[in-house]
Amino acid sequence: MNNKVALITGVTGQDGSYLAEFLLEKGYEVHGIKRRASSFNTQRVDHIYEDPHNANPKFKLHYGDLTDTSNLTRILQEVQPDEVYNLGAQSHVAVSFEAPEYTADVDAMGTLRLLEAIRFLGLEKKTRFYQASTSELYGLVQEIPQKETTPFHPRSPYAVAKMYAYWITVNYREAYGMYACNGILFNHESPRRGETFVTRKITRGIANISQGLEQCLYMGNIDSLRDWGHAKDYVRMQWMMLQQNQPDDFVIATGVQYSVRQFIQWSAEHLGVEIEFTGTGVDEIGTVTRITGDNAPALKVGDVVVRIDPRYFRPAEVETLLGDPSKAKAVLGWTPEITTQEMCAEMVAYDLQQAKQHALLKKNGYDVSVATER
Ligand code: NDP
Ligand code: GDR
Repeated sequence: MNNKVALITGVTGQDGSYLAEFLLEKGYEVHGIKRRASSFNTQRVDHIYEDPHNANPKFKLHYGDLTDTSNLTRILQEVQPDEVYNLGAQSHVAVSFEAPEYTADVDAMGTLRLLEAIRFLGLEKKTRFYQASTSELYGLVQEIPQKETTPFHPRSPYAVAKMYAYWITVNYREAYGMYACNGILFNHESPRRGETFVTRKITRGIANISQGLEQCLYMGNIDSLRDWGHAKDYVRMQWMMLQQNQPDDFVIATGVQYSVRQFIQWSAEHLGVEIEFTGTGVDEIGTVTRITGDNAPALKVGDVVVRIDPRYFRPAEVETLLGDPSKAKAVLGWTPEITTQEMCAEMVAYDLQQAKQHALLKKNGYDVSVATER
């Protein structure tokens, strides 16, 4: 019987939802912080939500925000967690160039607020702390592959804010003896990935195009190289990091990298569609060269389904990321179980099912609009 209590910030996000499921399966009582929004924002955790009218629900949500110190302090005091997972963030790199100050407030100061609230409440010896650090810290990479000792060179307001969060976590560990860890996670995806991150934009876009719901995928820098894992594998690791005798920081990655262009081609192949890229720079296009099977009724050979839109270029780009997870493998015995290709197939299958449902509704006269990035 596990009597542990966990608090997750960012529980309504991709990782938060998988982590909440994982901890509930382990018998934890799980508390999550959700933001007030003008419409429902709990879709990713609705399936594990328990009616609060039941006796002793194991999963509870609290309204809160990482910009609000008194709110965080009150929730921590009420919950008295054994483990805090700080996953909440303005997590979109491109958006951080448009909202740099807000990103710093949430991602950097929000981390400090949580750590300081733990200390202020005298919980620093009880509560273990996980910080969602990121491969974006490496930015302009100094070493290939990147490991725990590779120097940082952040390339966006998001990464700079996360760099503060990384070091304040180390500092509270060194200064106050807190059990506080950084997971330096490389990109991880899933069918629950936000629709504007590149993998999901691709799998969803290609699926929609195959059913005639969209015409073309407009992309930014498709030469970009990333080390993509599956979020389910990565949340297991977040928990493992808090179960050790000593707190430490770990790189979590697959150790393999692919280009965005390659991810587009895989996604199409899962639908029986081959795409060939021609041209260079902003004039590069992706054209359908072969179709097999019946998963793409709206497409024909010769259709141009990928174009470049400079709107998606970033003021400073992180061109290449490749992680070395040797330390996590050696110390924690962690290895990813799902390959990038398997993850891509799972995402395409999910988005195809969604697209087919929309197409069916549309065909039967229902007014269906499919949201895309504006
Ligand atoms: P998501 O964007 O899917 O989720 C972010 C979560 O943070 C959401 O629940 C969001 O709420 C919440 N949030 C945003 N702003 C605030 C705020 N002001 N106060 C409280 N909560 C807030 O991110 P992921 O699940 O993909 O990532 C989890 C964490 O890991 C993030 O910190 C991210 O930066 C980091 N990370 C992610 C990687 C990845 O590849 N996925 C890799 C490395 C690090 P709402 O649902 O209301 O928007
Ligand atoms: P990233 O993820 O910036 O690595 O941050 P994202 O999926 O947004 O971009 C990956 C790469 O793809 C290129 N790209 C595009 N990106 C988006 N979003 N949209 C496009 O149209 C597009 N075209 C090309 C990008 O330029 C980039 O090089 C993610 C987030 O989850 C962070 O929170 C996390 O810290 C890091 O991963 C690790």
